[in-house]
Parts: sequence; structure tokens; C-alpha cells
Amino acid sequence: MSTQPTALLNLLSRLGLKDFYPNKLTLRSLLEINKNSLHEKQVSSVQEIPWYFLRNLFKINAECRSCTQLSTDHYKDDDPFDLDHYPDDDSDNKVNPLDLIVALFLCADSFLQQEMALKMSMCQFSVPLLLPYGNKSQCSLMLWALRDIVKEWRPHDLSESKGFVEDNIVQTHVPLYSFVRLKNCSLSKSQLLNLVLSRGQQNQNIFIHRDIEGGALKREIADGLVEVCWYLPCGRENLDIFSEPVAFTNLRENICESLAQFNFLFQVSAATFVFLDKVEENEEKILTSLQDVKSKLFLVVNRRDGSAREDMKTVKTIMEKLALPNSNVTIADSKVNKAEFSKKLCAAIKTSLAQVTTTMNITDMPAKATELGLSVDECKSDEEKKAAEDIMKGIGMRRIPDYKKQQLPLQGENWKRLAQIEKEECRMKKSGDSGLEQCIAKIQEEKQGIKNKQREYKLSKGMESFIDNFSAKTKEKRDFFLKWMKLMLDKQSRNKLSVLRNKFKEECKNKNVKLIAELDKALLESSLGIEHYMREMGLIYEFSVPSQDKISHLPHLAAEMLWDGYPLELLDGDASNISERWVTDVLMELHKKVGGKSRLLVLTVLGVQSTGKSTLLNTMFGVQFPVSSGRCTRGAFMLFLRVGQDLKSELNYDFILLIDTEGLKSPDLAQLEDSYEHDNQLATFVVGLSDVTIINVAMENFAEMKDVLQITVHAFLRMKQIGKKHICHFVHQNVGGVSAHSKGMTERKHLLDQLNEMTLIAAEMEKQPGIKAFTDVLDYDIEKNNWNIPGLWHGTPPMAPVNTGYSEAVADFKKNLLETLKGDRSTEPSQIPEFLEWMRSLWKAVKYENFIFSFRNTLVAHAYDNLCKEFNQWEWDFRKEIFNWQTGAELEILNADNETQVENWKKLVDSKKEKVKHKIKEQQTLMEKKLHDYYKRKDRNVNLIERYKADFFNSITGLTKEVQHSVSTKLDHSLDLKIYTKKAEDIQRKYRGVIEKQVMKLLSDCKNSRLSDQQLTQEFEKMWSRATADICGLKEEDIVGCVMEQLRKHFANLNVNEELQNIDLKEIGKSQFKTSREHMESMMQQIKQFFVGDLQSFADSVIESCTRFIRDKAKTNEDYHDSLTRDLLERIDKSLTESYRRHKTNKRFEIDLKLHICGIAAREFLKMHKRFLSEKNPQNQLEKYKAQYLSDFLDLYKQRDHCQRKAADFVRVCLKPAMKNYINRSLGIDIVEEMLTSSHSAEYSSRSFFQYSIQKELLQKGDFQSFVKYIGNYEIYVKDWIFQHIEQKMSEEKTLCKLMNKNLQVIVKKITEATEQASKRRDGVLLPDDKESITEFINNMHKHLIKDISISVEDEKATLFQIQSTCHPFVKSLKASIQDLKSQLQEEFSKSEDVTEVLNKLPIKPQDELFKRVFGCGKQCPFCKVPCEAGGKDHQQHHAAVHRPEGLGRFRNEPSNKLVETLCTTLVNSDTMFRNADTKSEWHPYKDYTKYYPDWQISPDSTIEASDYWKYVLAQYNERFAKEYRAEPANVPEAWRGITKKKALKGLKEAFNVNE
Ligand SMILES: Nc1nc2c(ncn2[C@@H]2O[C@H](COP(=O)(O)OP(=O)(O)O)[C@@H](O)[C@H]2O)c(=O)[nH]1
Ligand SMILES: [Mg+2]
Ligand SMILES: [Zn+2]
Ligand SMILES: [Zn+2]
Repeated sequence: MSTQPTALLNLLSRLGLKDFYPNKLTLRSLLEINKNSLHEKQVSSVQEIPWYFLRNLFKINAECRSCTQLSTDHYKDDDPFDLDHYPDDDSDNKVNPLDLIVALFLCADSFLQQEMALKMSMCQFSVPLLLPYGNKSQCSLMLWALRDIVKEWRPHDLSESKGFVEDNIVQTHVPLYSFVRLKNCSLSKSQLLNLVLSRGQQNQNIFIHRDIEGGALKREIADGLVEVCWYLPCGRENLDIFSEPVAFTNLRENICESLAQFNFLFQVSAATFVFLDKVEENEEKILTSLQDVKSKLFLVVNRRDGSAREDMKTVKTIMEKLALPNSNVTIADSKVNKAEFSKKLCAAIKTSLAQVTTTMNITDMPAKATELGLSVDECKSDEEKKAAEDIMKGIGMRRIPDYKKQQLPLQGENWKRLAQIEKEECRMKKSGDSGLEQCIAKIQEEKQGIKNKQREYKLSKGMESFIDNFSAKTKEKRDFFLKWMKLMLDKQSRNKLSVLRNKFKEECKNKNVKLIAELDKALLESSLGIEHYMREMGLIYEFSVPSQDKISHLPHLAAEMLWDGYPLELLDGDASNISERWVTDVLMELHKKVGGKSRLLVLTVLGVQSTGKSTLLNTMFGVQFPVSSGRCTRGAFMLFLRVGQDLKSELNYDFILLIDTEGLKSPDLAQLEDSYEHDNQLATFVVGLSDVTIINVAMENFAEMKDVLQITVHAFLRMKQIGKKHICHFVHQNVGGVSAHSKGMTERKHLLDQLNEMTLIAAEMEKQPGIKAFTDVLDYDIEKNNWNIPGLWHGTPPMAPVNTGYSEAVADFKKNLLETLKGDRSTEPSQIPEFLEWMRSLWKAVKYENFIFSFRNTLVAHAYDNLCKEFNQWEWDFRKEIFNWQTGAELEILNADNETQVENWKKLVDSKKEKVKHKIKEQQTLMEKKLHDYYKRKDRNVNLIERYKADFFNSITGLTKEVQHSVSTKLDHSLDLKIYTKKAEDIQRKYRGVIEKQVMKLLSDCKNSRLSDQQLTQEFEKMWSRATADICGLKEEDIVGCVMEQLRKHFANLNVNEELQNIDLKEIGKSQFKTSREHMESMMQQIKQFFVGDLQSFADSVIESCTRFIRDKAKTNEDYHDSLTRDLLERIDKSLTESYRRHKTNKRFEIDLKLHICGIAAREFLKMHKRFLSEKNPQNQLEKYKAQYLSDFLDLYKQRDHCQRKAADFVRVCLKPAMKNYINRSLGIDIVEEMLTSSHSAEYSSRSFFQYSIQKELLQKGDFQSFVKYIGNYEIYVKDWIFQHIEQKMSEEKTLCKLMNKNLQVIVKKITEATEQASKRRDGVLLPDDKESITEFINNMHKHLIKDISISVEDEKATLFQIQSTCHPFVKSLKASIQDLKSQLQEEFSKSEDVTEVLNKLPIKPQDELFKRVFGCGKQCPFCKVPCEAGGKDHQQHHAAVHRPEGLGRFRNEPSNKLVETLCTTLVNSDTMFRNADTKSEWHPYKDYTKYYPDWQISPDSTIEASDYWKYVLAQYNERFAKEYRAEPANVPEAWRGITKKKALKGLKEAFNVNE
């Protein structure tokens, strides 16, 4: 660094730029969104000045140069008259703006230099042509830095035609006029030049001059700087100063000090104007050494009053020496003012201009510069330039369309065709002769063919070279290469397209639609830009075989580019297609690069073509979206802006993703037919992706604007349906002036009216009658969401600078936008992976024109599934809570005091019912709260499932009702049981008394005779027979009659008494139920065969499922209860609604079916009742004690100590059943819990995962009959499946035994504790050791265990009959017996293999609970019978992930009777019709299926693979299904036969979003 001049280093360190020198400041670093983007504070230190300037420059704020000084506030303490303290040197705090600019150019890297120059020239500032680096004589020609500046102008010869020229200014041949000065010069050239150039415009400070803020400060490093600016005509004679473009340069510092610069300038200029007061000797030397002075040298002399004479003499001398004519000298004096003088000067220039013959453009200057010892900035990138040139050479003279076909073939016809086919596939418009699925298969084939073709293209030379250079070693090299490519391609396009474009303009005037379309096509085909190469590169990757070495690194590089702020194509608007894989991989690379932290805010701008959208984004964010008046690209580009560290947490985003759209409603193209569809897709897609949409409203072309608005309103509405939140701003361009806002009020109102109108139309189309106004769709505030932005230019282009008002309005808008986002925390922002998911889904939706977002969208599906899982858990918690309470209540009822009246028990039950109502209400509230809270969560994408919220709330209500009903029946049962038990016990007690008396009598009778055991037993037997001879049992009830009675009540309002007369239920339903024509409404016969067989199988399945229900109930040890019949009938009714709908069955069918089923029920229930009676029968009960009484008799007779036996009897007879009961009571819940937490838990976590598991197993089993059963008898299949599953799980590792043992431990512990407690009085003193205490002890035990077990009083009395022992030994024996029982039970449990038996006897059946959990509403698709997978039970719409070929649901074609192979999801998207009983056999379009099935949501299937499973099944078992269904086999498309089991499984996984 020692060679660096100190002045430069001093300044750089003062400005805080030292670290960036040289060329280390990058463009990227300025793109960050940080606190400074929100608040532009006043600069408070010199170090802030460069950043402040740059930021303002990037906002193209034309005032940016005048805020380069610290605000004067800093000196306010200084008294200007306080001479002692006058700040002697405050230059440390000041900086000359020229120095600042030079310093920044020295620090900026090549790309930032270009951008700075571009923005400066937009502000109409001069830009550096020769940049000194510290040492005046060392400087560099800034060709590269100026390369990017493109200007438009209208030379006078084009005035007529309104044509214009657009060119890279450095490549244009323009006469160059240089302005230099001698040492003695009192005139300001800069000021004079400004005056010359800004005539007709307001005073423009193109050049910085001494009267500008800071302009008078001493320059530290800017001496030797040469700036350049261009004068460009607008084509209007009275405004234009010159009729052709002219370039002006301005050398800072006198020519002696910057001789190299001067010599260079003189040689390249058409003329050089030297400003002077007088000529010094050395200056004379320099001037006299010049060539061609007569035509090229002009003197501008200021004659000063004081020393005029002498000075003029030196001028005279030099004029003579150079032989300059008088016309080459312009003289100013104090009599002429500056304005007048500037006119003089202007005239001189004009005169000279007329004589100019040869001109030079800047690109030709490097040779001269090098010759004169100046350096050129461009040589850094010679290699890349060469590479780009080589590619350009490849184009050569070829026609662009030909070149593209050859070198960029992947984006050609094939790619477009692919997009088109996909759309055809989605819309299913034409079907032809073959079936829809055949069509789809054919389309698939064609698609595959095209993909293969795309894959087979060999890498073209052009692309090979492009990719090689793109993969350059360093980032800088790649950037240079891309920039060179861009520059060259743009240049070429300008040349080649201008003709076409002019023709196009012409035809647009003529409104010749056909020609316009042709020209449009030609324009598209002929344009070739860097984006085409990038697109091709993406496509090469898109179609490549994964991990192909040569290109696998491309996403990484592209991600790097995105990271650096380059735009990347998101949607190819030419083909209307997306390279999904490419975009995905690139963005995922970026996601990786930022360590998975990629929260995105997506901001999109929409509006009519060429209304300044890109300009707006560029001004807002300092980015570089291509801007041009005549672009003909279409599509959407994305650009990532990083959010600075200081704002990340506040803003809650890591990136702002900008999407710029191109080609929307170009006014010229609007006349073309297909442009509407194209626009629609583009707009819907980008609106769907974005969080914030800016709609650029340019009222000049409101007609086009209206179309754009209509499309976007539609898109907003659809997004609202999906649940995506949205912010929308309207930007009104070209609205300036202070009164704009209030005047704009009418306009804004008008806009809102329009929006409302459009909303209504869109809402009608989307069948959303609830939406009436735009504000129903979006949060929209007429004040807050409308922004007025003045016109871009201040004056008449091309010489107009950017309007400061524009820049500030845009900055203000941006600030507000970011501020409001800061406040909004309602949802967790998505990251790149979710963004990509959205992208794919949206694109599909766009293609399908279907926005009822199906569950094929994984984000929605996941969000929904997550909620379902939680919901299931809450539901189970709810049920469990009530179950636990219920078992307690049942026990309490059973343990109620036997002495009180039935009335009291009834009161008890009623109070329990009342209590449980509260309890249930409590649980309901709790569950509702959980749901509410869930919907408040931010991390679960809940907004996407907002529209299901009501369903889940309804489900809670439904659940509450169901639980309420079940508990209250259960309690009624308990009461009945109690009454029954009591009755039985009463009888029992009576006879027990008799028996006991008899035993005692026998004992005293036999006392005196010595009898053997055998004799004693005989005596006892005799006595027993006598005593129990006349026990009357409980009366058997007329169960059949009860069932019949219920049935009658059920039919009460049907008036069917006649049919029910002479019916013997007992005899009904013994043989198979036969459906007949009489069961259907007569018209069904017209569509005969269509459903025949179907009704029979339907009836069969209803009967089977009801029989199942009956048997399940009958298996328990309970008694018959009328509610059983009621529940059964309700069940049948539910199935009947289905059969009414599907089969149009009649009353006859209902009666026959119910009678049939009730017949079965009557017999089963009767058996159940009998079993119950026999168990409760007093005689049987007493018989149970017989052995015991005998033992008692014998022991008493022999006066044996029977304490131990008595204790054992007590444990066996009283405690064992109670304990078993205890164990079983909670076992059901335990099993469910076990199933839900074990390795199988996932299967029951949600309905859809359950479906997945079950179908997966079916596939693996590969058993045809199982498929038939699963499809036809879904409910039973599921029940069996679950039951088997539980059985299997419970048998594994003795799980059931373990669970039972666990409960056993608990109850044994409780009983042991109870014995402990019971053997003491309340005061803790042991009971006395006497006989009487035993009763007290037993009573105590009762009390302690009343909540856990119930011991029958009769059992207890019988076992303790005539106990002779005292209390203590009894308790001791009892304890021992309990331990024995424990081991005995353990043994029993571990030996018992019959899980089924155990399960059947449980009061709470785990299989039923699990079934409830996964079965849901149990509805099946009206077409293909796929079961509904929606969460909860009471949802408005049923849905399923994948539908099946309809033939599997018995649908067949008329009249061929062939099974239908088409999927409902295909059909609902086609133009096909269907008819069935529901449509009264009228044909009805599938598309409008909701008319008949409003409760089904069948979305078109967007992934072909997802339905592979069922296609496979049909293809595999086609013939067998046909036979089974008595139909002909379906026309299975050939392609389906190629689906393998593995593929089917893969499809299944995709269908259910499972990654196993
Ligand atoms: N007169 C005028 N021209 C503008 C304004 N905004 C942009 N332009 C020019 O219009 C042309 C097209 O702008 P661009 O941003 O590419 O429009 P886009 O197609 O909507 O992205 C460019 O030449 C801009 O300089 C404006 O407010 N007023
Ligand atoms: Mg644009
Ligand atoms: Zn279906
Ligand atoms: Zn459902």
C-alpha cells in the first residue's frame, strides 16, 4: 500500500471506506433489507455519508448529492462571531461530493460501478469517464462502468415517424465535446455546461459545481477526474438544444496538472473548449504542441476588469501562434451575464457540430487510452469477454429462431407441447372413442415420450460453452461472463428486433389481429437474451438423469446467484411451464446455504405490461429487474433479498422474495385470443404464491387494467378459500401534486366499486354466495392500501432526471409496507420447502382450474392430519374421563344400600345423570378450548384448514351427544341390574334362612348320635333337597315380545300394523334375506341390471353388520334392555338413508329388512336373557353354597377349627369375582391406551393413516376375497381387522396378561390395605379378638372398598355362616388367602390363551373404541365407494385422498355391462355424464356432481401415481371382480397392466403422504 498516495488513504479512512479499497464493495451488500431501509436517519458522522449517499442513489433520488454534508445542527453551539473559537479546521467533517463519488467508485467492484453509473445517469448526473486513483496523472478509462447505460432518444429525422433510437450509450457514435481549463480561470465550466444543457428543463445540475452544497470545498482526490454526460434530443424542435446526441466531458483540474487526461481528451474529442483568464508559459507550450487545432480547439476567455489588458495579451499571442481564427474564441466579460454567455457558448458548439465529420464511440477509446498511458477498467475481464464473443460468433448471421432451435432446443416445441398436454390431461376436454383412462394413459405415454426426447438431446455447442463458463472457477469470473453475455445479447436484440417491433407497432394501429399474432410469435421467437440461456440450462437439468456429474452442481451455482441478488426465472411464460425440479433444487440449495433458515415474505407486483412495474421494484429495493420499453419476454422472475441481522427478529423473515411479472396484458397482445388464459394462469399463480401483492394501476389504460383486476380478484378469492392470508396494495402511478390525494379519493372510490363488482362476479363463479364485497375477500382500507406515486420523470425524457417525488413516494411506500409487516404476527411465515410445496400445488391447481384445494396438497394434508391426530387424542381423553366416571357410578349404584327403596335408587341414578351432564359439559368446553387454542397456533399452518374449523366444532357437539346418550343408557342398565339383583337376592335370602335353620336343626338332631362323614353327608343331602325343593326362580321375560313392542313403536307413524300382525319374530330371519323388485320403486326397473345384485349385496352387508352388533351385545354378561333394540333400529335407519338414495328402495324393503334383523335379534337377545337369568337364578346361586354349607355342617359337628377354610371361602366366593370384575372394568381402557402407545400407534393416529395401513396390508396379502370384503363390507372388514389386530397385539409377549396383572396388583394392594384398616377401629385401636368383631371387620372392609368393588351381601352372609373363629386368626387367614388368590389369578392369567374370550366380556370394548376412532362418519364415495377420511364425525363434506376405478364400486357401463375403469377423480373433471337412481336416471354431468352429492368433495387427481394402487388392483383382479359382481371385465388401459406391486405401494404412500 506504500505506493498509495496519502491523500487518498486519508480520505478513505475518514469516510470509513478503507476496508473496501480497492473494489471490495459489492452490489449485494447494498441489497440487504435492514433498519436503514425503514428509517432514513440524518447522517451524524462522516462515516455515514457514503452509505447515505449510496442508499439514496439506489432509490434514484436525484437529491442524493446534496445530502453529503453533516447537518448544520452540529455547529449550532458555535457562535459565528466568536472569533476565538471559530472552528479553525472543520474540513474533517466535510467532504466534497466529487471526492465522495471518486472514493466510492474506487471502492466499488466492477458490478457496483456499473450500477452506480446507471443510477447516476438516470438522475441525469455526469458520470466518470476517466477516474483518477489518487495520483492525478494515473487514471483509468471507465468503459466497463458505463457499459450498462442504455438511453433512448429521438433524433429529428425520426420525429415524423415517432420512432426512437435505443442504444448502449458507450457504443453510439456521438460527437464528443471536452471542456478543460487553464490554471488561471475564473469561470465555472461546470456551471456554464449545466446552463447550456438544461435549457428547456429546469436548472439541472448535471455537473457538480462550486455553488452546490460542499462543491466549494477543496477537492482531495477528485482532481484529474473527467466526467461525461450526454445530451439527447426528444425530437421536438422547440425543446431540443441539439438535434442529435452530443457527449460532453469535463476535466477537473487544469491541463498542466492532468496532462495525460487532457491529451487523451483532445485526441478523442470533436472539439475541446479551453476555459481561461490568461495563458501561462507552460500552458502555451502544451497548446502549441496540439494538432488540428483550427477545427478542434476553442478558447473561452473571461476578460476580467482588473488585469484585462495583460491577460488578453497572452491570449492574443497564443491565437497567433496557433493561427486560431476569431471564431474559435468566445469572450466573456462582466457585461454579459451567465445565461447570455451560455447562449453564446451554445451557438459556438452548434457551429462546430455542423462541421464534425468523424465521431468516435467510447468503446473505441481503449486503444487511444493505452497509447497515452492510461489504463482501461475493462481489461480485467478480457477472458470472459472473449468467451461471450465466441458464443455470439456461434450465432453469427443465423436467424435467431433457427439458432434457438438448434442450440437451445429444450425450450422449443417439445417443452411447449408438454405444457399443453398436461393441461389437456387436466381438463379432459376431448375423449374421443376410447375411454377416459385410456386417454389419460395415452397422454401419459406421449408425455413420457417427450420427456425422453428432451433427455436425449445432446448438449449443444453454445450451451456447452455457456455452462462451462457459468461453472467458472470464481464467482467474479462467472459474473463477468454473464454480464458480457447480457450486454452482447441485448445489443444484438436491439439491432435485430427493432425492425420487427416497429412493424408490430404499425400493425397494432391497424388492428390486424392475424398479423399481430404472427408478429408476436416472430418477436417471441426472435428474442434471445441471457434468460433464454439460463432457461435452457435449467431445462437441461430438469430433464437430466439425477446426479449427472456434469450438471449436478448447477443448482448450487444458481443458488449462489440468487444469494447475490440475481433474478431467476420462476415461470416460463412463453411455454407456460415451470421447470419444477430445477427450481426446487436451486431453492433447496439456497435453503441449505442459509442453514435451513429461510422464512420468506413473498412480494409480487402485477399490472399491465410496460407500466413501470420493474422500475418500481428496482427503485424500491435497489434491485435489477430488466427494464425496457420493448421487452417481449413473458413469465415471472424471482429475486431474493436478504433481511439484515438487525431486522430479522423484528420482521420475522429471513428473505424477501420479489416476484416480477412480465407480459401481463400487454395492450397490444390483449387482442389475441389466448392471451386471457395465459394471463389468468400467470396472475393466479403468482398471487397464490405471494403474501403481498402490489397492483400497479396506471389509469391511462384502464380497460386492460380491468382485466388484470378481474383476474387478481378471482385469484384473491381462491386464496381466501384455501385460507391463505393476503395483503394487497394498489399503486397509482403518475399521480403527483399536493392535491393528488384528495382528488384521488374519487378515483379510489371508483376503483373500490369496480373491485366490488368484480368480487361479485368471481364469487358467483366460485359458488361463494357469502362473499359480497371486496372487503369480504381481503382486508382492504381505501386509505391505507392505495398509494399515489408521481410520474417517474421530472420533465421531458430523455433529458429529464428522475422525479424526486417519485423516489420519495416509493421510499415512503416501502417503509410503510415493511412497517405493517413488522406488526403482523398472525401466521408463521413459510420457509423455502413450504414455498416450493405451494408452488407445485398452485401450479397444478392452475392447470386444473380447480382451487378447492384438495388434500393432495401436502401442506394442507399435513395440517389437517395433524389436527385430526390431536383431535382424536382429545376425543379419547374425553371418553376416557367419562368412562372412568361411569364405572365408578355404576359401582356406586350396585353398592347402593339394599335396604332402601327402589325409589331411592332411581333418585340416585337421576342425580348421577345430572352430574354426568355437567361433567360432559365440562369436557365439551375443555375440548372446545383445545380446538380454539389449536387454531391460534402459529406453527401448524392452521390458516390452511380454517374452513374445517366448524366441522370440528360440530364433531365435538356430536361427540357430546353420543357420550351423553351412551352414559345415560349405561346408568339405566345399572339401575335395572340393581333391581334385578335385589329381587334375586331377596329370594335367595329367604331360602338361605330356611337352609341355615335346617342346617342348625340337623346339627342338633345329629349331635347325640355318632355318625360317620358319609352318613352325615347323606343326612345333609336329604335336608338340602327338602329345603330347596320349592324355590321359585325369577320369571323369564318375554324378550321376543319386547323386541316386537319396540319395533311397533318404531313403526308407529308408518301405519304398518297390518304387516306386523301375525308375525312371529322368533321364526323370522332364519334363512337368507332376499331382495326383490318389490323392494324398489318401480322406475328402478327401467334401469334394470344397473344395480341388480347391488341391492342384494347391500342388504347382505347391512344384515351382517347388524348381526355383528347383536352378537357383540349378546356376548356380554348383561341382561336384555330395550335400548338395545332401539339402538339396533337406529342403526338400520342409518344404512337405509343410503339405500334410499342409492337404490330407491321403498317402505316394503324397510319393513322386510327390519323384521328380518329383529328376528335375529329377538332370538339372540332371548338367549342372552336366559343366560343372565340362569346366572342370577336364586336356586343356582344357593347351589353354589351347597358344598360350603356341607363343610360348615361337618366342621360344626366335629367342632373343627374352620377359620382358615372360612377365610378361603370368603376370598373365593366374595372377593375373587369382585376382583375380576375390577380388573376387567378398566381393562378395556388399558388396552386402548396400550394400542395407542405401542408400535401400532401410528395406525390409529388418524383416519388417513389407518386407511394407509389397512390398504398396505391388503396389497401385501394379495388375497382377492379380502379386497372384495374391504370394498363391499368396509365396516365389517375394519372391525375384524381391528379385532385381529388387538388380539395379535395382546397375545404378543403376553401383553394382555401383563395388563391384567397390573390391575391385579392395584386391587390386591387396595384390598390388603382395606384389611389392614378394617381390623382397627376408627381410633386406631385393634378390634377385640372375638367372634362379633368379624362382622365389624367385614363391614369396615365394605366401607373401605365401596368405590372399588362390590361384594354381594348374600355371598358374604352365606360364607360367614356360623363362623366360630375369633377375629384375629380370621384376619390372618384372610390375608394369607388373598395372597394365595393373587398367585392363583396370576397363574390363571398367564395360562389363559383365549384373548378373544376376555375381549368379548369386557364392559368397555377396546375394539369398539378403536373403531370409533378410525371409522369416522363411515360414508363411502357415491361412485367408487372409497370411505371418507375426514376428521371428526360431523363434517360438512366427506373426502378421501384417492378414489378408485368406479367398477370396483360395482359401477358398470350401459349397455355393455362392463365394469367402469375410470376413476371418479377423472370423471368429475371430464365432460362425461352419469345417471343413477339419484338422478332419477337422467343423465347428469359429472362435473356438476355436487348437485346430487353436495356432501362429497371429489377433487380432480393431479398426481397420476397416487391412484396406482387401485389401478393395480383392478388390473390384477379384473376378471375376478367381473365374476364377483356379475359383470363384464373393465377395459383396463394397457399401461395399468405395467403397474407393479412395488409401484402400487409407492402410489399408496404418495396418496397418503407417508414416507415410511
Ligand atoms: N413516463 C413514464 N415512464 C415510466 C414510468 N415508469 C416507468 N417508465 C418507463 O416505462 C418503461 C417500462 O418500464 P418497466 O419498469 O420495464 O415496465 P414493466 O413492463 O411494467 O416492468 C421504461 O422505459 C421506464 O423507464 C413513469 O412513471 N412514467
Ligand atoms: Mg418488467
Ligand atoms: Zn370416488
Ligand atoms: Zn365423512
